[in-house]
Amino acid sequence: MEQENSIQGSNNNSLINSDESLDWAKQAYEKLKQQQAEKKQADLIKADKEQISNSEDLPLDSKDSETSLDNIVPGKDSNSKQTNTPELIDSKFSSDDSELGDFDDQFTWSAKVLEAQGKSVDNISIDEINWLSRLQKGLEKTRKGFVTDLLEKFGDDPLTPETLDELETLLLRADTGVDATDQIINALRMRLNEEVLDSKEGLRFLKEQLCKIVEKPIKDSGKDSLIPEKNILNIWLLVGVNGVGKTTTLGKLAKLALSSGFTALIAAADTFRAAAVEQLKVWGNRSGVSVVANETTNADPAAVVFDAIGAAQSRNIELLLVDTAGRLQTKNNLMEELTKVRKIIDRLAPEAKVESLLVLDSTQGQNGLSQAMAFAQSVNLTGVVITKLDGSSRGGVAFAVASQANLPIRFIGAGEGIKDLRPFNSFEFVEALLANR
Ligand SMILES: Nc1nc2c(ncn2[C@@H]2O[C@H](COP(=O)(O)OP(=O)(O)O)[C@@H](O)[C@H]2O)c(=O)[nH]1
Ligand SMILES: [Mg+2]
Repeated sequence: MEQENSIQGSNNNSLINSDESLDWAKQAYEKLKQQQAEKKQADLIKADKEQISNSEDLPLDSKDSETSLDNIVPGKDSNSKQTNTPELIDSKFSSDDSELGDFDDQFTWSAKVLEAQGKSVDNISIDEINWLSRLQKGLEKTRKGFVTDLLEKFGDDPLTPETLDELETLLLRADTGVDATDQIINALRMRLNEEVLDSKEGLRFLKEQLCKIVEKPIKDSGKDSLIPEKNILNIWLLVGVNGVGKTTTLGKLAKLALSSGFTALIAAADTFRAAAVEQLKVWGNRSGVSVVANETTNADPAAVVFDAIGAAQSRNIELLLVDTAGRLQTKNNLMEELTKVRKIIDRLAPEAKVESLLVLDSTQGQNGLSQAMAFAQSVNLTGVVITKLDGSSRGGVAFAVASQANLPIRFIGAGEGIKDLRPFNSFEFVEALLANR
């Protein structure tokens, strides 16, 4: 993505009220309404057809011995793509069946964010709009303590060194972290030394700096977004302490993968809690992805992964999602367990594209960040998923993750629903965080 361009494109916050932007939003709304009607029609026809040919749904072959393979037949046709599939991430990671809401401020704001990224009216989806609305609403708490205050401070006056001091406090309070905060404040200070900055330009520049911080690890990784490679085994390990949202994220990822046309399988390698496997099966059911599990209590997680890789290889699975246990990182054996899992993967599937994703609960803010370091050692972390951005007042932690751990944020979650997870998009995140409506 042309980040510079998109930042430039976002230049003017008042765009949302401009006639041009409103026109764009109106057109987009009409298109989406039409798209929705067409899809409903197509679904009706499909449902009719399915009723006729429903006698033989084909389950995956299940000849595995030690593992139970819950053959959950996908409830939805994974190929049911939207009429218009937006480019890049979204065409590969889009989900279906969404309802278009009202044509209101929220819609126009979301449309504006899409427009600012250079998307065409013909190339957006209801999902994107709805997600942006959810994200923007979800970040309200962070925005309240942080941005709303900040925007008031900016007012219509030019920025002063005092404004910067206050901005610094606000950034730190939103858990942006010392490094990221320093970087932003220093950049602003340098600009201020060169010229007078009015609040509008100050805000634009701040957005640019924030984007830059979260973009850096993404650029360093060489991958704009995390998408499984086609026709090869990708293994994504989800790690993190208890309760951060690993299992939930995995369920949502399974759904995203399937609706984007990938074949997927889930490995229930959290064998520590008895309920964990059950919870995962529920998610498997919701997403329509099979779960490889071992019913024996305290089964060896590495053995589950061993079985799952075997199953994935024999079925030409493209994405194997591995759920892991999450006792505190002070418990050494968890780290050993993860190291062992990692070794099994490297031995059994040396060609697989492996990602170790740390799941971080944004409500915990920076406290969660020290975990990153502990996990990084045992599994060679490659990215982060930030969850619970709905209801967190510490959304600024995204910047701390990027600047302190230098890890790319790959997905963000803002809700408990299956669709409340999307690939991370720095431009959208920053716009949602600093939205002033
Ligand atoms: N509000 C909200 N709750 C979430 C989100 N992700 C997960 N949760 C909830 O957090 C709790 C713990 O999630 P779980 O996936 O079991 O965490 P795990 O222990 O890391 O596997 C559950 O009640 C989830 O519904 C999110 O993005 N937003
Ligand atoms: Mg779990």
